[in-house]
Amino acid sequence: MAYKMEQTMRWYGPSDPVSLADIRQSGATGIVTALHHIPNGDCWTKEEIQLRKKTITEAGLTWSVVESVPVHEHIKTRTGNFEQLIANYQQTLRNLAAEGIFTVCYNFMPILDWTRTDLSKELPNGAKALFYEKKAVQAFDLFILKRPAAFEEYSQEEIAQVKEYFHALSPAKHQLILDTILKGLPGSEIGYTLDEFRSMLQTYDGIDAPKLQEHLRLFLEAIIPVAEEVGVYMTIHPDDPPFSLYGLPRVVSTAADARRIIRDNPSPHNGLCFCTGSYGVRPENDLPAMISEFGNHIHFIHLRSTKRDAEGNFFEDNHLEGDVPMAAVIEEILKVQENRKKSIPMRPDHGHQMLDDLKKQTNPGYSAIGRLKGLAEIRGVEEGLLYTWKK
Ligand code: DNO
Repeated sequence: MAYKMEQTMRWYGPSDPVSLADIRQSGATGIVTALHHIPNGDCWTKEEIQLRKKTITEAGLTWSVVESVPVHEHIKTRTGNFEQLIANYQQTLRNLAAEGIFTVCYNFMPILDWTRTDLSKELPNGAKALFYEKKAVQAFDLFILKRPAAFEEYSQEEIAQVKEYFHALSPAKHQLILDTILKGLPGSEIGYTLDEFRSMLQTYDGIDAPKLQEHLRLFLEAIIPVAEEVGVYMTIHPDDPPFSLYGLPRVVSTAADARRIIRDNPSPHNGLCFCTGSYGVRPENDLPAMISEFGNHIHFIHLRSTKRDAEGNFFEDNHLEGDVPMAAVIEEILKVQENRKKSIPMRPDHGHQMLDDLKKQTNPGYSAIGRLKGLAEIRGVEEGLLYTWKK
């Protein structure tokens, strides 16, 4: 018996321009969604969960994964009412389990969720992709945010180059960088003004990577026993991009990070969301080897590919191109599934804005056609691998 990955798609809820009916046509059977309207930190009630589940079920689909139950900043910094917030989180897990939803994704990135600097970078073929430009982030850090410590962290040569880049920016590009970084991308629950962002940064004074690791460990120490009790599998999403930004610590970026998280709390309920596009930005992250090593803890998979350049920029490439060895990744996943005798939910992560979607307003990265293309290609690789296994 060969296990195929469970095909899922992310849906942002009733206001998503990509409907459940659209998703159903893609061939995906599972939905990945969250109750984005509930303020970060509040408990998700059974009624709200039931309502969302009903909408999904009536469309002929299954609510497979929650992405995400967001972790409040006070939990990450262990300040304010963090104990109450952890209790709310535990209750949310109980309520989800009571409704038969057993896979939960979350992240532990301080302040910002995923970060890009351009959400519609035109590719040579006319489609548009998400792009991360290192100099744009550095220019924001040094000359817009004016973070004092940044001037010590970068080399003099870097500062001079970024200065030149910054002064050559058109007002429109300046605004684009500002908005793109501060407003937050779909799924990041919060956007900031520049001043708000500055004061948020101060809440991390004195919190370095070892301290944030400890906060994550303590969060899991409180959450995982509840997850075990009610049968929920927690999956931590890696940092995107997988390195520090604005002097903030990031602690889920490498194989060593994943190893530490599992070593500190080896319960199978303490799992990973294996996002190839996030881990894949660091060349030393050997993705197939990581899947093989952490296989028993991988309960959710995001498949996409990024392409790095020598300057430290990256863009989101076609799912089967770029730096992620997608066929090798899928082969390792199939082996893990075979060992565990089960399918793991997978979603094609992001996609190019292309064809008719170029005329539509969609959530950046989450237009229908680009993701459909990604899903179809991934499905093809999986089918081909299973065919050669059978022979
Ligand atoms: C971006 C997403 C992230 C992810 C969160 C998980 O497309 O992968 O926003 O949902 O980091 O908590």
